[in-house]
Amino acid sequence: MRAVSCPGPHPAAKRAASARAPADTVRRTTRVTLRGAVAPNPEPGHRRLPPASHPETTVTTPASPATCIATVRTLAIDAVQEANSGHPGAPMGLAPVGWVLYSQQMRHAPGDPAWPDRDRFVLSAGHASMLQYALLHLSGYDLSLDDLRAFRQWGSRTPGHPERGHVPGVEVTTGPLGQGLGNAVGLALAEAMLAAEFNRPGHDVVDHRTWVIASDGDLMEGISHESCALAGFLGLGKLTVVFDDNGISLDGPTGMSTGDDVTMRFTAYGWRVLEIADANDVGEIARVLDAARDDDGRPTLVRYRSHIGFGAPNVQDSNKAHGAPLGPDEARLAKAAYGWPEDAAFLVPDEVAAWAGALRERGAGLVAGWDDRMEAYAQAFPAEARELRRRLAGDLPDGWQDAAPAFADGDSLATRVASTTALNAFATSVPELVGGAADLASSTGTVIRDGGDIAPHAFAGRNIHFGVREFGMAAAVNGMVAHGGFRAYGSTFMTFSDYMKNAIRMAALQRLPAILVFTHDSIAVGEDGPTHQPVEQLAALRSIPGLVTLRPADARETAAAWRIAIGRLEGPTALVLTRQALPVLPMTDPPVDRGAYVVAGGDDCALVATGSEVSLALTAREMLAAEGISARVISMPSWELFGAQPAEYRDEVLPPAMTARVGVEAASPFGWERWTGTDGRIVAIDRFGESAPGALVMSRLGMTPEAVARAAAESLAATRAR
Ligand SMILES: Cc1ncc(C[n+]2csc(CCOP(=O)(O)OP(=O)(O)O)c2C)c(N)n1
Ligand SMILES: [Mg+2]
Repeated sequence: MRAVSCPGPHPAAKRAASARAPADTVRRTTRVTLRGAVAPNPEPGHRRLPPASHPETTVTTPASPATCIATVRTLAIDAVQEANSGHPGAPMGLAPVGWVLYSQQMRHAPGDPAWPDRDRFVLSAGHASMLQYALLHLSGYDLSLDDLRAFRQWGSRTPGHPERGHVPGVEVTTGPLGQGLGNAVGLALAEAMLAAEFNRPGHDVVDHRTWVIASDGDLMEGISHESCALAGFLGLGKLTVVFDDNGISLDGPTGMSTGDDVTMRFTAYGWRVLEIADANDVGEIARVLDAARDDDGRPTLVRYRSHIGFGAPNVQDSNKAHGAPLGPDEARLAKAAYGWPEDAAFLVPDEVAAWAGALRERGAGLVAGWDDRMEAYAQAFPAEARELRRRLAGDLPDGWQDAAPAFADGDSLATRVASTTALNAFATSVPELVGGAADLASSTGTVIRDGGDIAPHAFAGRNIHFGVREFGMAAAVNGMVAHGGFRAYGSTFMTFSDYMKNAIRMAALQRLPAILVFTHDSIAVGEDGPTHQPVEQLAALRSIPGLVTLRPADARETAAAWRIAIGRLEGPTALVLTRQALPVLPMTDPPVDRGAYVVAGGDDCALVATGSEVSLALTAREMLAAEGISARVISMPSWELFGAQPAEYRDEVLPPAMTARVGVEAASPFGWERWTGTDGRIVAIDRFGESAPGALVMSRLGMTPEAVARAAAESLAATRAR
């Protein structure tokens, strides 16, 4: 182990950048010796991993590390072969560090995978999923050899990329490169914040680490810059990223597209950078990871100089090992190189299988130790202990909803302003509510007053300054929510939701109850112009399965929307809020949870609107009344929630016979036909906005009561023509 200043690019990358050597030359020059240590242990007897400076994580079993590592490698080879699909190369290269992590370094409990104080592990390079599945199986998690045989098959517990909630021991779903890193920053931040809030001198009841394996692709992705810069700035010292520095990515050597000096890059972020020069030397791996565990207030990047496809003579160190089965011949050659029976498949030698029991036992001991610590904590700090247990269980405090704010009739305020009031009201009764903005907190109004700021090495607080890093923010929020103990939110302008899009999608895919606050929600933003005026973003958010999007029409709906967002534990919620003031509507307790409701009655036609356009529809209703047309106005803050109501309720609000309808929304008309039907009309925005005062942009682009009244008359005429 040594701290490195500038080890420079991986040899494979360097060669490719300079000489473009043919693949076979590259292979020949980089072939590594298969150490004697990789042969299976010939003699039974107890072997011990190299002593660690943390004896509680060292266990003894009959198998040598080399045998265990060969088992991981061959399981990955066999599962990918069996599925005829997958990524064998990375697991083959990473097996030694994976094994040292799971068997020695990580404090985890395979028999109790939800143990709150476990170390978190994120395989950011999710394509290497077979590495994690093999390790979970061998470590005694509830994942059988048959599960591994069913890799990537329909209904199996071993999907192509690790999925949270699907596989025990998988903390977050990974696969979109870079995002696992972003999640890990959130996991580590959550640990630091929870520790700052609950630990007391002599009582470290929150004390765990976050480990990541990230690949070249992870580090190339833009989000890695956002997330790692933030982690370095804050000083998340219990975060360790093992960088699979193999010089190869999907299309070939990384030198085709990347020449970053990774060491200088991470040093500049404020990280400590270490190196493991020999990826097969378990002693070196253990020593470097031991060093990484000594928290010096900086996150640690470990450059792990691995060889993709290690041991497969014709594909090692080439992108051929990345994403295709080795094929039977090459698989045999690799097994021969490991000293493994060439024709064996899914072989787990008995002495390797014995690790599962040993690791489960060790895990049970760790959990028992924590239980004892919690007991002592509860004796000394009973209220804190109760609160910590509640937070870790994910239960909201009794009566938290009573904190809802009230708004006065006749008031007029932007929903973003009402949101600040609601957030702060609920923040008093929901201490786990924490979050921040991507450098827009003063605009999005998401500061918790007197909540305290998260700052470098200072994690007692509720307001997180994510910086201008929208994607990194959303991924961190996902990580915090996945960690447990927090209801976390992130905020920015609605138009920049696109920057966060895949993280919102990942929150929905994992059913993580993240809260996204988007303000400046339409062309009514005004002078900032079309770059800042969202148009198509609402449709995009509504198209994400499992995301609930709420666009409240006034202050009271906004308070209800926050209540829904905080109370919704089964998936993410987006709040879409105005910059401009809106009148407070008459209904004091609007049924926002039903998705839509009648604001003002009428029998001839329906004006269905969301957000700021509800007030506009109410004005149109008066104009129509003057012409003898009775229009009902429906506020529809959430398509998803309304769509989920029983048919009777939906029909009561929007009667099927009432086919004269107008949808009104200052956004793309995309999808509105669902509510307006064949004879309906849609008053919406089908172009980009303009830089001018907001009210003028609204009227010039046709968002006026007159336009709505006209559309209603047209729709009525269409229905009568039938
Ligand atoms: C955001 C994103 N873009 C693209 C991909 C497709 N993809 C999967 S792995 C990979 C790159 C592989 O290189 P590396 O990360 O170095 O992994 P290795 O080949 O070394 O295992 C790509 C482009 C992805 N999974 N996520
Ligand atoms: Mg790579």
